[in-house]
Amino acid sequence: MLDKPVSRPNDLSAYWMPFTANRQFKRAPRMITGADGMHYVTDDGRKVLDGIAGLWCVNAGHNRPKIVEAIQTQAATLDYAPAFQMAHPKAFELASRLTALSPEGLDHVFFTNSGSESVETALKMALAYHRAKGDGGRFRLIGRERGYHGVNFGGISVGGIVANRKMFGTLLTGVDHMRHTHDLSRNAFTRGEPEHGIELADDLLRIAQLHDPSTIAAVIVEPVAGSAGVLLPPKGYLKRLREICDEHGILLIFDEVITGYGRLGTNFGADYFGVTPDLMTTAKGLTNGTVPMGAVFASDKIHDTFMTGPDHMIEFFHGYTYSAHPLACAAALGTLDTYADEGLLTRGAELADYWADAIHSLRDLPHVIDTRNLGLIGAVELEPIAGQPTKRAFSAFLSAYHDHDLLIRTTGDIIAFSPPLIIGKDHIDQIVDRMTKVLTALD
Ligand code: PXG
Repeated sequence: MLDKPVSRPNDLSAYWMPFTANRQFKRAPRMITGADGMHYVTDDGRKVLDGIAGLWCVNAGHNRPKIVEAIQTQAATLDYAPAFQMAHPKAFELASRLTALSPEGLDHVFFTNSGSESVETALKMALAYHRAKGDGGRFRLIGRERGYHGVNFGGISVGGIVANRKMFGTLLTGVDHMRHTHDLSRNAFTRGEPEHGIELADDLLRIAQLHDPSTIAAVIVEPVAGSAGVLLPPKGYLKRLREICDEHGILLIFDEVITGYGRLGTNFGADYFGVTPDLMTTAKGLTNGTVPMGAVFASDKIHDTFMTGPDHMIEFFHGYTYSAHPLACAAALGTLDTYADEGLLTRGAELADYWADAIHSLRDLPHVIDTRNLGLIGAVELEPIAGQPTKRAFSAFLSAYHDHDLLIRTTGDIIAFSPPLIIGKDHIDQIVDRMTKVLTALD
């Protein structure tokens, strides 16, 4: 048997894995070698149902032909074009396609390579916008407890996940945080948007009054917080944030890295909630997870404020070598075609009721202290094991993957579901069936 080929690399030490329990992983690797549609294929030949669209990004399902072909053709036609002072046609085509999908008024697109870079870009745009219009005293950025805005310094500064912040020094100055909106004492087991908590939006007013509103540049929130464990905005909360921002000249940034591109059954979360931000950060579903890419949408008001001064001058000193990379643009165009052909951006709305029933059918299983849903997002929150937070949910993750061929995602003691938007009712039933087995057997 010695010369039998093995697909598993025989030395796992060189790769320092991101957001991973490296030592645990390397003792018992979970290795994916292929994918198709709703499934991953593992190195031990199993088909694993993808309950989280990769990491909330493979919205059209895996290995979709139009996207594959677009990437292959592009790689053989134009591999790279300089991003500064030069361009290629697909960048403009993609920006126009995107602004046709985005909420009215968000008509300009700045390309990045990830959600984290989209966030940095939006924060810098907000600061530079106020300064460009002579209001440079607006330098404060407001985020929210339990917010996730990627891992770069701006993003972790406005972010509110303690573990992501505490090791990294002083972060950005001039940042404050609103309270988060998660309140199981009032909202546990709610179907859809929670009833209670609109008044938490007034925390922005409190912070604005503390610092004086004229010092605040922008507030950034996820319409639905994903990474911190699917925290839903109470009814009316986002509208109220918009009102407060308007009253005080504060820009509103929606971080739509998870909610963008159909996750809630609408193009963007802004459409779902009927609230239009001034800046909107996206990534993930933009290319169906195939080639790294992010896009920041900006209002005319913001964009046009930069377009002054001598016209040979650079207006915004920001950008990346790989902004609007040709392969990413091709992948995104193939993705948008796939979404359009199959009606995927609104499919979540058609399935939302069935999905909600499925998620809430798990409510009476052992250790479950909440089930919640919105669009094609679901979460099951577990009672933590005393003194060992995260352990129970991580055990559920391992059992789902190893014993029940189901990929889920956990954060803290919360299990998140965000399946590809091509999911069928049969797959939803499979998720329920497998999760029932996982939770029933959990210590
Ligand atoms: N903003 C939001 C709202 C996100 O959800 C980022 C920014 C950063 O994106 P990049 O592309 O830089 O990773 C994210 C990323 C999870 C999970 O399991 C969520 C994310 C990434 C990985 C895992 O919830 N969100």
